[in-house]
Amino acid sequence: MVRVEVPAGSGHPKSTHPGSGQELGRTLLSAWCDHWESQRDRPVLIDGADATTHLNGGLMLRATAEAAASLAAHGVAPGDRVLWSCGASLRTIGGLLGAMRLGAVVVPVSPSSTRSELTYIIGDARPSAAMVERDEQEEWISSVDGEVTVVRADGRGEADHMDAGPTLDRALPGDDALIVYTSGTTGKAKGAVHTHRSLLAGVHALRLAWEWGPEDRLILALPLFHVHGLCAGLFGTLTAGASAVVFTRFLEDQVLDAVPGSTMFFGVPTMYHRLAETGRAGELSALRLCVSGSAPLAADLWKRLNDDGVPVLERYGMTETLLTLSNPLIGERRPGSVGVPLPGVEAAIEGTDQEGVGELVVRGPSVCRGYWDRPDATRDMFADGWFATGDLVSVDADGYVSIRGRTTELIISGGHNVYPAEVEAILARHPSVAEVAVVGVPSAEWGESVVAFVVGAGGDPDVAALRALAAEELAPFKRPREFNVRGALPRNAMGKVVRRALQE
Ligand code: MLC
Ligand code: AMP
Repeated sequence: MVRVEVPAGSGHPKSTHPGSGQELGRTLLSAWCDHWESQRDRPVLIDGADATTHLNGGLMLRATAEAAASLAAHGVAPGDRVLWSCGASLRTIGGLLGAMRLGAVVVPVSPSSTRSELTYIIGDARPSAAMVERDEQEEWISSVDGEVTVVRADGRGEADHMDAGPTLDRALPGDDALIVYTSGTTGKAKGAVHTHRSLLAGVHALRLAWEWGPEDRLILALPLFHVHGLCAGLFGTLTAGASAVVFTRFLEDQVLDAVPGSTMFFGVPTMYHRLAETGRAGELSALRLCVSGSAPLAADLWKRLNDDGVPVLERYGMTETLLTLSNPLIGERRPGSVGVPLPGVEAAIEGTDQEGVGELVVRGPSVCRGYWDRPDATRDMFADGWFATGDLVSVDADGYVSIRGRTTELIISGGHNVYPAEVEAILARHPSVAEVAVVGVPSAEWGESVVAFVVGAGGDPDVAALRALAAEELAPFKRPREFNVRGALPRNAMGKVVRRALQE
């Protein structure tokens, strides 16, 4: 297939390739620990709800070492998977980082995962321990697999009983560090496996492109079970030797109140929409950098914020690749475009049509090593080291890339991916349903909202029962907001449901 290269990122610093020079001798963990050692008294993570509470470098070293010791006392060994199903807080982050310092492989999942979602991931990832916050999750996990040790979310509590803590920070660059689950068209989630090396490469590219340094303070109100909040937000902060104000939930007034003293904010478009609605968005102009990603930032929202003095920088990424394209820090930030390749990233377009639109493929050191336990899927998706993103893009003459569509059905609501096939498979199980199609309909706030079209089996479908089924089986962001009853679904000559007709 013809592959058209996207020109290497003009506008980003070119000289330093991620993984080159000084960085080669460092691992992700040594970068973090060196910063904490040299900043023992300086705040690293600040509690967004109570700014007087923080972890300085000394406390980061201690909290993470204690969490690692606790996990080791529970029998967790390097290479073991540790499920982490928590909201973002100083406590829970200590547990997550402690697991990484022990050499365990962290599997982050939404704290609002349902029983069946957790059951699937436990069966696939086979963790030896789980860190949770909700009592019901503890019960579910124990009933699904009694071998999984469930520990407190901060991972602490056992260290006092130990004579000596475990050996820390021994993970090598090629060792697995993180498995992040991401759904596919089949609706079965696959775990993208990132190594310490791919995570370091991912954050190093952002440090260079966005000139992220120790003086920066990030307002971090993203969930930490996606790569946006975890790998860009948290790991970026720690690797740059910077600091972050951490919020468990995104509340627009709290985020705006954290602007004084901060320098950066990362958000999904739904967050920017809500910030703009407060009438206070202009306060963000005191930050040196506001970044949007994970879903398309509407050009009119970009303009509204820009008119308020907030020139949002849009970038693009994926669970499998981390962040790969970005508008430049210095130079034109083009509305409707996700920018140019980040340092170290190669991007190309395959199978272009007469308008120059084709599938984006990317290659580089931040791309994950493959899917957990899925050699076939890994082979399909990573041909010659090029990862097929499934996003249809075009490129301007000066190298700026724009997302034009998807090769597969995908709804992005509030920055969360929702795969129609997963939702359809669950609703179709109900006896009152003959056929079902799930589509995304445009929403100014959410980007897209999940809507179901249902054909009854021998009578009307039982919508109340379908809502209850969705609530039982699907995390909140995947549940249909509306159910529309139809006599039949629109189909094309091939018998395929015409989703566009339903969206109109
Ligand atoms: C969800 N809700 C909706 C809805 N979607 N209601 C109407 N229409 C919709 N489309 C409901 C939920 O079911 C829930 O209901 C309530 O709203 C809260 O859901 P939520 O999604 O948690 O929303 P909220 O708490 O309001 O927070 C909004 C948000 C959040 C934007 C802060 O969705 C969020 O943090 N999104 C970020 C996702 C993210 O990090 N993506 C990165 C992916 S990584 P109820 O009844 O339960 O209250 C990636 C790679 C990359 O993509 O490039 O970054
Ligand atoms: P995920 O699989 O959750 O990592 O989501 C990755 C997907 O989010 C990409 O394949 C894109 O479809 C989408 N995405 C990420 N950033 C952007 C962006 N800036 N604009 C449009 N879509 C985006």
